[in-house]
Amino acid sequence: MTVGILCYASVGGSGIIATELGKLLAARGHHVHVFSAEPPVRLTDYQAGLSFHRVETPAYPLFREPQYLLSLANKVVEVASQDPFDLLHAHYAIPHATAAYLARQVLLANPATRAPKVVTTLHGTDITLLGADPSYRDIVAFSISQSDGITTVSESLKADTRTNLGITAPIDVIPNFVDCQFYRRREVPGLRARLGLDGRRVLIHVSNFRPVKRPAAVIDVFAAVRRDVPATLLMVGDGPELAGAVHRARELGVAADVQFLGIQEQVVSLLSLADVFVLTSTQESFGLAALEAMACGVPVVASRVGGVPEVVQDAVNGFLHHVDDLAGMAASCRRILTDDDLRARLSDAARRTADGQFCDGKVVPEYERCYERVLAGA
Ligand code: GMT
Repeated sequence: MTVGILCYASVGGSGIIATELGKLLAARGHHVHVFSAEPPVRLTDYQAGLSFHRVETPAYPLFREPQYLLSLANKVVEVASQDPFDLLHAHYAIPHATAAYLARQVLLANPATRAPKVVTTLHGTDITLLGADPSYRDIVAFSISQSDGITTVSESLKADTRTNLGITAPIDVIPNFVDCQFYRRREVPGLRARLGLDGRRVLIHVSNFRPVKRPAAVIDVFAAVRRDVPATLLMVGDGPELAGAVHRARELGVAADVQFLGIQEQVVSLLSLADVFVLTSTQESFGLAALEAMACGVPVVASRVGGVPEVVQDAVNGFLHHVDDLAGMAASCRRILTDDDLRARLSDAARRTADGQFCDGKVVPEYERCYERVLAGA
């Protein structure tokens, strides 16, 4: 199949899944074109069958803002004239579902070109935060319902899509995935010592530090743990809440034991040092960062929100708590860090969960089957 993938390139789960899917589809013999404003973070090496198209948004004095939606749809139409698409796959509804719809309408109107089918994958905040906002709602709901196939990354997000946007069309739940060969525990010799972690337990948090992730709450959890356990917290990522998290660490007197490592493209070496992954989000349709940690054998302590319980099973591969129960999260971290048997049991279960349900080899064929159904008009 010739597939066009429309996605955000910035650090974020939807862009990561879109890019990894593109690479794996190309490896399975499909022709894949990835469209984004900049090269996606995980698209680094040349790969046969995979090309990247940068969406330029030329400035003009009359425009107060870049015209990304128009440029993206136009770019898709332009590329389609060279390599006609069987299918466009929009990741994150705003505005990718709309751009895919628009591009398809343009191609449909031209008898010399083939009109592609459209699949939209909903990732989370496109539905739970932005999609329901009256500023976007009607167009987002329309664009999604015009797609030939709709997928969500969890059952929870499917329910939110029905409730928030009133979408009644069939929705397939296709969970997020990891490359299980790549995401596995493998400690880089000497790294633990270089980070000053010898003899210490290690907590880790990885995110884009947006308000929904509540990184300052991760610091609160850590400060409570740190009172009893010699431990270090690795904070990986960057975003608008970083300054608040740094401030909170100073305020609680734990700054010396928190390392803010900024954006790291490869987190396996860091996850491989960790004993527990902390996720205090107020909303999380899936929690890809938690899954990446679990694949590296790191148990997760998280808020019981959205699709997180579909990934993290309480007392099996981590612990779940009410979003406001930071003391409970700290108590669970303390248990994991101080009970070697429990930690080993949860760690094995975390890896088994990733292996059993969320490996690329299992999930990517689900997308292929979805494409085939859509192309067959089923
Ligand atoms: O978490 C974010 O704010 C980024 C966002 C994205 O689209 O990049 O993440 C959402 O999609 C990820 C991939 O499907 C999910 O793993 C995240 O849970 C989801 N984030 C939220 O629902 C807050």
